[in-house]
Amino acid sequence: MYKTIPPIATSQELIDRAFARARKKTIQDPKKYFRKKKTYIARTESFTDTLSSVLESYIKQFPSLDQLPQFYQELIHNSLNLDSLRHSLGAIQWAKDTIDNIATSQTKTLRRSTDLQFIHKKQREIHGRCTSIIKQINADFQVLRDARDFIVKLPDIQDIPTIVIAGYPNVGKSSLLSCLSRAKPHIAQYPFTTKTIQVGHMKQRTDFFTEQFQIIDTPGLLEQPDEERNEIEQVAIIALSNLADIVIYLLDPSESCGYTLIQQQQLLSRLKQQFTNAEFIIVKTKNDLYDADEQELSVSCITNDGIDELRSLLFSHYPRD
Ligand SMILES: Nc1nc2c(ncn2[C@@H]2O[C@H](COP(=O)(O)OP(=O)(O)OP(=O)(O)O)[C@@H](O)[C@H]2O)c(=O)[nH]1
Ligand SMILES: [Mg+2]
Repeated sequence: MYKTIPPIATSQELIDRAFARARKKTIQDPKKYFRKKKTYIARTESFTDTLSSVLESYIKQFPSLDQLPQFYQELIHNSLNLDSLRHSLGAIQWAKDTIDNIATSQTKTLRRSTDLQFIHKKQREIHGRCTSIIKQINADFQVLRDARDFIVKLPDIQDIPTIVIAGYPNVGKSSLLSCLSRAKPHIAQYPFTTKTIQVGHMKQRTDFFTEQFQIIDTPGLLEQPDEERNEIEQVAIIALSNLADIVIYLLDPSESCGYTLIQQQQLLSRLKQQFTNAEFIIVKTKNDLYDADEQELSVSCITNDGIDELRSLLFSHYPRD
């Protein structure tokens, strides 16, 4: 997802790159004076051009956040400080414009002069001014780098029928994703193992088509209003509100997750009221740990009991026209 944003350099890396490129420039001329003058000018232009074009590529290739799908916008908004990102993009634009102005006005001065010593002095002055501008925006590069690292790791979400697995922490949501799909999410014995969205797929071939669900595993949710939810819980809310056609609400009747069945059912009522557009399918899990009622749908991700039945039930809800 948006993996084309270029890696963002530090100020020092960018300055080194611009000097290294400039040093490679040599203009040939039979006359020593012209050779020197033209080389000074070419190197100065190469130096400012490198800085300017790199800054421009950062600004242009950064995705315009308000054009991203709503789901990504909300995820980004949840984790990044957008005001500071906008401010840093503005600072980088300012640096580019200032370097462009220096380049235009100062190279004219270099061309007009016939004094090689003056040209050399001017060149060093231009290097000094541009270097100090680039150093001034080092913190802005860091803001962009953090944002880029977050954006390139965003999950690839497709526009296909989607099941979101939700429930209390530690009830076995990631285990269920790994039972239903080939995804290999991190599974562990403690709550809040899952901190971001994890995606898997589930396919069924019919006579004419392949029906495919996207299955989304989410971080655990506690029974509380959205205003009190932390950044990790908000990720689950964002997935439920933007992606879910079907919600598998996972209950752990064994309570080995560390939360009571009553707490889990209270959260279910809250989510059903909040996400009225999605269809809720309630699944009891960890049936290897308690005596499950034969009549009810229950599964175990340890023994795989009930998984095929759950898969069939889900496909019976596949949206078909
Ligand atoms: N006995 C038994 N243990 C299970 C089953 N499913 C999951 N577990 C265990 O429950 C613990 C939590 O499993 P996860 O899949 O990480 O739970 P989660 O809901 O994704 O947890 P968070 O990401 O922290 O919200 C792990 O120790 C799993 O091995 C099951 O069907 N039976
Ligand atoms: Mg998990």
